[in-house]
Amino acid sequence: MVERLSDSQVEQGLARLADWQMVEGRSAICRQYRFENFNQAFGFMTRSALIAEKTNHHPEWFNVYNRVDVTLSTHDVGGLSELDFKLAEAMDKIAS
Ligand code: H2B
Repeated sequence: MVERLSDSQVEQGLARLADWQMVEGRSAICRQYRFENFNQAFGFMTRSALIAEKTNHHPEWFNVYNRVDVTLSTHDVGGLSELDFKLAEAMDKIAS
């Protein structure tokens, strides 16, 4: 069973993710990715989707052309869990 992280655990998690921040008014983290074109953005989304399915943990995201805005939160616990930080790290690796 996945557990909701404490505020200090969230702080520690965010300290390791340079480009992510808290969503205002919500227990969720977000990052905006920018790519060269739609092909690269969609490739990133496709690879991320495969990981999301494998781990059964899914992003909230919004894509326009080369831009992908991602929000991560664990709906089952009503906040952030280690699954969000693992997925954020995996998405950063895919994008890099
Ligand atoms: N994704 C995210 N981000 N949070 C969840 O709590 C979650 C999920 N729960 N993907 C999973 C699916 C759950 O709803 C299903 C039933 O396993």
